[in-house]
Amino acid sequence: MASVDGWRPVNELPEVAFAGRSNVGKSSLLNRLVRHKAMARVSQTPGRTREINFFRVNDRFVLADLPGYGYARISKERRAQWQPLIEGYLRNSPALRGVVLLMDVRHDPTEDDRGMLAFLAELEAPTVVVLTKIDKLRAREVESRVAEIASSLELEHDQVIPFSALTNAGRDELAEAVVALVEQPSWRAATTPQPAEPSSA
Ligand SMILES: Nc1nc2c(ncn2[C@@H]2O[C@H](COP(=O)(O)OP(=O)(O)OP(=O)(O)O)[C@@H](O)[C@H]2O)c(=O)[nH]1
Ligand SMILES: [Mg+2]
Repeated sequence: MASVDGWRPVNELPEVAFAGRSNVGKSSLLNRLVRHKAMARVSQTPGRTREINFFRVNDRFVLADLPGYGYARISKERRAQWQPLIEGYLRNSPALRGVVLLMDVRHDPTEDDRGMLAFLAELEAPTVVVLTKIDKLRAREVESRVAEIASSLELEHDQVIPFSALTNAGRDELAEAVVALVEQPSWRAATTPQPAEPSSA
């Protein structure tokens, strides 16, 4: 899906979206999650993914790889092009069950990260935060860093999953969290009228 009013695949399966800054490791994490080396394209050049890519997994659910936001070297114009795409998608996807928001464990959350978290809170979308690239820290630093970031975002420690695509640490916990999102009914059902289910007759 390349633009907010553009084509997107028809999908009635539960969908979970993966968001985060450019280069944070979204595509690498998706590949670990589904145990494929190259399902999602991992880029050497940050900001390469410009569209939303959808992956149907075992005909059970769909994972959406969102374009990265907030990379410093990306021009304001391009950012202005992507923000409506990401926000429009999050607002208007009836099958969406939740969002996994990735942040680099080494960096403090940026304004863009906080903006995204606030936007998801406003939508009331179930959100899981994953802290990526924990292999870049010493093992004994990880715990305190996770606690620090969780508290700065006003999240409970257990709402945050430490992860490494290099070592696969955190993969099973992430998979459990994604399955939990997939298996719950849409949070939107309670607040907004949903399109009628197609009749099975
Ligand atoms: N050490 C380490 N490197 C990682 C990890 N995850 C991703 N990387 C590296 O970080 C770079 C970006 O990874 P991607 O998975 O393409 O990141 P992305 O968020 O999909 O990037 P965009 O699509 O540009 O938004 C690549 O060079 C990856 O190899 C990790 O857990 N540990
Ligand atoms: Mg990517």
